[in-house]
Amino acid sequence: MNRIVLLGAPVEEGSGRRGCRMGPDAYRTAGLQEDLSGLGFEVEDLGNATCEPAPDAVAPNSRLVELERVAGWTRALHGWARDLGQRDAFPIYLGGDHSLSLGTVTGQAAAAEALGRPLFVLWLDAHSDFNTFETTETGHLHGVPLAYACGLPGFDALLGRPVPSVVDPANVCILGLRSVDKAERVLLRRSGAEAHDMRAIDEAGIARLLEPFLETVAGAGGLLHVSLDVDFLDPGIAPAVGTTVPGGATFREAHLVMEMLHDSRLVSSLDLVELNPFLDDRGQTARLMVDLTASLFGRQVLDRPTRGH
Ligand code: EXY
Ligand code: MN
Ligand code: MN
Ligand code: MN
Repeated sequence: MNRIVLLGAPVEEGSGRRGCRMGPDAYRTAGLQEDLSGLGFEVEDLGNATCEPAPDAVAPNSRLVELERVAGWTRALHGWARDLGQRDAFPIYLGGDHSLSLGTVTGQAAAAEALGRPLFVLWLDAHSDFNTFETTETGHLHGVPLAYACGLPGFDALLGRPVPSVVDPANVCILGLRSVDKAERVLLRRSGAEAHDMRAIDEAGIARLLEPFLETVAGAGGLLHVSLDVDFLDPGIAPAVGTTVPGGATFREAHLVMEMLHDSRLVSSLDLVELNPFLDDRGQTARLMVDLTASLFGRQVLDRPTRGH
């Protein structure tokens, strides 16, 4: 696939703080389109999606406004992803906080269904984002997307309609965990999703954890959606995120994941989430995320035979 489409998703209502709405333009300023074009891809920037709040939404208080806005973003981004996922182009969703994945992951799942292929998800994050409305301790909806994308009950109430296509949790692999809430941990274990914390990465090495998952995706003829949260990375190299947790992935661990994903030829869509440019000096974090995306699209130091699965 030689075409890439960029779609901004300036969502910040899920994070409980302001700033992620500036994420899409920070990637543009950091040269994402130019870097990917420089690798020989045809890159189209579709601009930003807009939120579609329910027509009859009358939110009596700010908390409900936030919920309504996240539901409106989900409706919009689900529609975009369901459409883009069936085109002959690779969509990159420029966040925006991680609640945007409620729309992108379910939309990509709907597209995969239409193509008759299973969707797999690689979730690169310090957090499992596996809370529900019942278990969340903060009420911030960037802490729930993976639970609801995996079909846990309750999200239809917010959306006001059945949750569109979901992902089988057995097709999910989470890497980079350093902060999982108590009740969330129970839901995560029950779901059967594969989850590796930083200790597992320290002990086994990130390649040894990623490789078997990629073989499973390939064996199933699956499509792979990658959701990269800035806080997967160590805060020392990626400070522009509102939910930093010490002890994250190193520069090389993160690039190795992207290089292995490139070689696998399995990735079909990407979220870049939680960048908050307000928390960084001089765009260091945005630049790193752009560099990691370039590694996903094949920028490497030496030629090597592709290991397509
Ligand atoms: N588990 C905490 C919560 O539910 O609020 C923290 C979630 C952070 C979510 C960021 C996007 O990864
Ligand atoms: Mn939060
Ligand atoms: Mn996240
Ligand atoms: Mn996170």
